[in-house]
Amino acid sequence: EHDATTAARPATSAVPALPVSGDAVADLREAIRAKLAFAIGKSPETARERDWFAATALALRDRIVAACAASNRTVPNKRVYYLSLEFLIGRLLSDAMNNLGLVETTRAALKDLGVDLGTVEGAEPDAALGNGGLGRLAACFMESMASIGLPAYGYGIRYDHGLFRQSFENGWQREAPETWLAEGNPWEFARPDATYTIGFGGHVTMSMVSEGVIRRNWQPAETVKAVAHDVPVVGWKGRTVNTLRLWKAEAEQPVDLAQFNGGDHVGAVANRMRAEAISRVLYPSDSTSAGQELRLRQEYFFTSASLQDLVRRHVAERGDVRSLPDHAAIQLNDTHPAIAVPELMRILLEDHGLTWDDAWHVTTNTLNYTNHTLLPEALETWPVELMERLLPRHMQIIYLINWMHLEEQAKNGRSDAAHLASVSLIDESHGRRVRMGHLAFHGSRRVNGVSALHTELMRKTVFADLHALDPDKIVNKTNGITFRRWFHNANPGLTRLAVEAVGADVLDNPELLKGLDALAQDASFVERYAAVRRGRKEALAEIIYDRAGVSVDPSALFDVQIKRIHEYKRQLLNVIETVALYQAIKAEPHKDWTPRVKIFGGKAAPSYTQAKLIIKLACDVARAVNDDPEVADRLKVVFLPNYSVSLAEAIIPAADLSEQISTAGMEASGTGNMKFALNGALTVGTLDGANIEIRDHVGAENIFIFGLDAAGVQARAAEPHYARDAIWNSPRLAAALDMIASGRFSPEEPNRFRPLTDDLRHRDQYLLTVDFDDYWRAQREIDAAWNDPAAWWKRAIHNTARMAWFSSDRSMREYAEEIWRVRVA
Ligand code: B1H
Repeated sequence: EHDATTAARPATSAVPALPVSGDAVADLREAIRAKLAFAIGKSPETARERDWFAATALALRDRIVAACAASNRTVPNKRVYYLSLEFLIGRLLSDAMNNLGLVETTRAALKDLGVDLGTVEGAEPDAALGNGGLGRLAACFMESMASIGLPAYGYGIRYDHGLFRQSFENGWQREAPETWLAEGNPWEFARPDATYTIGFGGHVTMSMVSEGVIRRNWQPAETVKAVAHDVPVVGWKGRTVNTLRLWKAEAEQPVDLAQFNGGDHVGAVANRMRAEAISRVLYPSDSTSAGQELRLRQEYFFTSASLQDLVRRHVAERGDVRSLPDHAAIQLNDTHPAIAVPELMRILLEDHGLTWDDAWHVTTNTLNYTNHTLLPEALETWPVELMERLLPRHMQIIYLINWMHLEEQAKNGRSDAAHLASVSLIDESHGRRVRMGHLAFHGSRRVNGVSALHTELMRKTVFADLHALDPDKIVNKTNGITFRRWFHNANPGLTRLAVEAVGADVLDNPELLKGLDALAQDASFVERYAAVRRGRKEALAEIIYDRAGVSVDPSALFDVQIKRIHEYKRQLLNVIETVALYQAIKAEPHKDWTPRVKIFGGKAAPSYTQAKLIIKLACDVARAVNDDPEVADRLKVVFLPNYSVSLAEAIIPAADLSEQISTAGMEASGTGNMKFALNGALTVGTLDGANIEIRDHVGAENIFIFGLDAAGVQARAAEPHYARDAIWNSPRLAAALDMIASGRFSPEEPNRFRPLTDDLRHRDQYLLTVDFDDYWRAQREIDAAWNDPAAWWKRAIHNTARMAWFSSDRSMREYAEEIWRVRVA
């Protein structure tokens, strides 16, 4: 059963009532009918929703392929290759229809067939090939590159099982495998002709090619096949169609016949299972390195296949591999594909016979690296022993790169041990481990952070010494979001309003949203803006009732925190503020409290005990608060299960308040923050990641900022007993913590939440206690602001009007110009 989230979407397109030609409708209707009959093998009478979805997707795919043939007629001068272990795509049907300008045509065609478009959209499973922001960013970038006409390939893994499905059992998170491919994927093309061999293990041979020249060759002990599966990515107005190429792992030998004939039927396929395990499951951790052998296999598998593919294409088109940097720019999405540095060197040295210097020149002028986090637990390092066993040739190459790198230091008079230890690609302090961040940094032409603050912190902290060696290497590229998905498709009502107000060109050029600023004073515009919002809140209220069994009043303030559950993101701060508010309401039940609905959504990594306990606390607090008649409708708390891209599309347009409350310096950027502000939610946030740039754009009077900034956090964290002092100085915080610790929310297990409260009292690594009082102050200021609707809507409209810069089209243009050096039309 898939989530019928889109059933709640308004049945209108953002594109202003374009005349839908009868011919176009009839053509598409017949195309869908034919797909249903001949590709799916169903009749309209026996077709299920899922069959109609597949038939519709296949009919639209034909149109995309036609546009694709047009955009591939000439070889582009330079292509971008985006290597990412994650692409959190979500559903593709509404994206495809909207970008082809076929929303209303499709709706009418299906209506002729007696089928509702919203229902068909709801039958598409989410492609959840990612964990959170990093994977969703890759998906937004793919869509934007196609929309601005940048020739690009995305490269990743075609996981059989994407991010796990989350359910709650008495408020505890339970994980189940997700099966998005169970009924096939109508968007993809299997390309068995694009298959590469990927090696693992074995040894390295040496041969003398001429006097004193030794050639090394890797002889892997084990090989696996990587088979391409292509998903077309169609850009805005069908202008460009790019390809997302996902690799599936297959065994060279599907079955060992000798073993089978000997009676060992399971053993006969063991090798196949081992090979296919590589593309079986997405690792479900966000912001922590898994550190397991299978993960390293995944990383090398998709990196090697992608590099072999793009080098082959380049040589076929241009003849000489040495010109690769002129015609290809490779972007490494975090360190997950960092093995590209020695792998590209290996390909150039072994397969193309380049000298070391030439190979190094090509490598370091083609690769670029994006860093997404400075959290120590997320920085990947691999034990040298594991690398030597799995990738012996790569380990040799890494040693050589490192040796030359450290020699260079000595030449420049920097041979002090502390400096060498800090810039070395090998960390010798925790056993010997390869630092993948250092490797990616050293092997790249440009390295970027994802917000102004994060880039500045890269220069000052983790990469400070490497940065000093090459001060122009680190650049900032603030993240963005695709407006087609997060505005046009997720919020067609608001988009239509914008089109009516400032003209249809706003769909092509979001800068025109600025025109809404002047309308923030216009009573009739404000009324229509609020009406759109009201509709979306009613729809979300229905989803909340269906999925969480809680009835909420759509006129209450919808206060939303949706994102992965992580201590640094401080969902716990939000829950504790909820408890303090509950206590305040109980203490003064007759005061006119501003009605609020606290909405949470997000998954915890299955092994992240503390995060799972935070979910349980939120659910237990929700139960107590929602059941308390004295609180009535003034406070409701909901945790929506199985947060996903399509659920986000339903929640964000209905949010009044966006919670972006990470400890300053810890959230590299955030991108949910941008989606909310664009759709008119006000932000309560810390001076962290892109929140700072959002404030700069929307204006300080249109955002609620609280808490310590990054420098303040650093200073306070160095003080002893900061948590004890903060709790001592805040009776409100102390009372909320006491209530949680007392077992008030878990009478059946009074000590259940002691791991959370004890941690706050004794450690509080994320300075939640320190920021609590200012967070409370900001929240009460928000209560007051909500009670002046005219002023509130004015602020909301200013948010929508001023967010154009956060379009991922802008991000992609900046990458194109300053990192990839490729011209965009
Ligand atoms: C982000 C990750 C991440 N940063 C390790 N780092 C992973 C790290 O599976 N792993 O091992 C998976 C993901 N994800 C996020 O990237 C940042 O936390 C956000 O602040 C940022 O907006 C997003 C996109 O840049």
